[in-house]
Amino acid sequence: MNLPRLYAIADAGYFPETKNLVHFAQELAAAGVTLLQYRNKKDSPRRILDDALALRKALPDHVRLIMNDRADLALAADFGGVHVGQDDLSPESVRRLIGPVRWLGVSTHNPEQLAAADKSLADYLAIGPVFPTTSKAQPDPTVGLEGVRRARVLTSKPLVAIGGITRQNCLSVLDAGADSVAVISDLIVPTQSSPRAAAEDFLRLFSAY
Ligand code: TZP
Ligand code: MG
Repeated sequence: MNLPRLYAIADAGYFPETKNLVHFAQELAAAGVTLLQYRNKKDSPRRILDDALALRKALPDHVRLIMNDRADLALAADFGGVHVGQDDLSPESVRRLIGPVRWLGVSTHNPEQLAAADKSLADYLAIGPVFPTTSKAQPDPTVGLEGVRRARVLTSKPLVAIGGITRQNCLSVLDAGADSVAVISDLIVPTQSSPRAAAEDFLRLFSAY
C-alpha cells in the first residue's frame, strides 16, 4: 500500500449538514488530499450511508475514502477501506467482509494493542492520541512522541499517528517514525485559513520533508 503523509478525517460532528461535509471534502481534494476518512459517531447508519454516498459521488476516484467503524457501510458506499478500533469488529472479521483489496486500518493506544494489531490482517496501524485532542470523546491517555517512537519499533506496517496533530507539530511526528499523520481539527478550525489552505500547508511541509 502507498499511504500518503496526510490522512485527512472528516468528522461529522463538525458539519451540520451533508452539504457542508461534501464541500469540506471537495476543498481537501482540490488541495491534493488523496486519503480521507469519514467519521461519524452521532448519526444513524442510514444517515451515515447517505453522507458516505454523497462523498463517494462528489469526489474524484483517486481520493481513497475510508469508513470509520463500519465495514457494512464501507461496502454499501463502495469506499476504499475501513478503519476499526479496539471495540469494533476484529480485523480478521473485517477482512473477511471487505476482501483483500480494500484497505484496513486498526487504531491502537498503547504498545500491547499495537503489538497485537501488528499480527493481524491490518494494512496499516494507527497510534494515538499523540497530543491532547478535543475531537474525540473520552480519549485514551496521550502517548506523546515517545509513544510514536515505541510504536515504530514494534511494527513494520505503515504507521499513522493521530491526536492533536497540527501544522506546527506534524514534522516532529514524522521524525518520531510515523509514516502519516491523521488530522481532524487543524483542517477544520484553522484560525485564519480555509480547509483548502490548511491542507495545502500540510502538503507543502511534507513535500519539503
Ligand atoms: N483517535 C485518537 S485522537 C482522535 C481520534 C479519532 C481525534 C483526532 O482529532 P484531532 O482534532 O486531529 O486531534
Ligand atoms: Mg471505531
